[in-house]
Amino acid sequence: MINWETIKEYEDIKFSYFEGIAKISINRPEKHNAFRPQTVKEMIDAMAFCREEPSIEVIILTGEGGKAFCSGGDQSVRGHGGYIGDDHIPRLNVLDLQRMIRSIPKVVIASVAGWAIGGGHVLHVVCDLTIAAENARFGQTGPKVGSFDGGFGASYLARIVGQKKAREIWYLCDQYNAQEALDMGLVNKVVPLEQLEEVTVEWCKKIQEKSPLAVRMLKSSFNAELDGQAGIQELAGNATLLYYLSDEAKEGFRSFLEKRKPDFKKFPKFP
Ligand code: S0N
Repeated sequence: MINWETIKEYEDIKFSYFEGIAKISINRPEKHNAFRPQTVKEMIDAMAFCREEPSIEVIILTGEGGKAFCSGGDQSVRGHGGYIGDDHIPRLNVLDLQRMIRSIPKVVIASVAGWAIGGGHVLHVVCDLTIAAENARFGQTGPKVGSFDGGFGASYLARIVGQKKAREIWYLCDQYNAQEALDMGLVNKVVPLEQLEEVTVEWCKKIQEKSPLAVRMLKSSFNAELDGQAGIQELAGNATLLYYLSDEAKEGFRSFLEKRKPDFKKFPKFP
């Protein structure tokens, strides 16, 4: 039994902490954890907290209730141009959340029990890793309900499962069980439902033992290949971070402050 401690109270999500692990859990089980703009806003807030908080090393994304990870956008609040919240403005703010999951320099693990459907399926796709319970079911519904995700939901999915399979998933809107998802490389591991949280935490612990900078560099390296200029910016930002830690970089700004010429000659040149 893992003793999760609440980090912050929200309306639509649970946000909790255990030994360096943050858990963001969609808490709308009566709707199979479909998200409305408020849900996504809260997830974005929690992700931003995870980014800034040094004690948080790994993040788990999941859903409450054991029957659904997330069933995508809440169709009951879908309006003209997006999903409508209390401010009456149509939004597709889940796209912002997708980018945050990809760019946060910490590993995000999707822990999937039950349905991961539509925009909920894309959420697990953009996570670094996915651990599925045996009851997990995966699929896209866009062309059935009048929507599509032509961003990560199409292109990154195709990188994971291949072009033919990704097109099948979107064009047919079929559902795939956990074993089928494992066979197509869509998830990393399948476990019995009652072991899902325990195994997810075990994977977090294994990652937490590794060099955080190495993991950070790897995440941005994997992203750079697909994410174009934004991906290269992330990787380059991490390279700059590492360079800032060096005596060579420090010589640059110190010489400026000391009003002298920088002496870069003393630093090693590598082949
Ligand atoms: C998941 C399904 C297959 C489960 O079927 P099951 O087990 O028969 O349960 P149900 O009785 O259908 O559901 C139980 C209760 O939950 C409600 N519910 C389920 N899903 C949703 C939902 N997405 N929105 C609102 N309510 C939902 C049911 O209504 C039911 O409640 P009661 O008992 O009160 O009737 C099945 O539930 C299913 O197919 N669900 C819908 C899946 C779906 O189509 N999701 C939306 C897909 N689209 C997106 O997610 C778009 C995401 C997005 O924002 C986006 C992002 C980027 C670019 C574009 C878009 C875009 O908008 O397209």
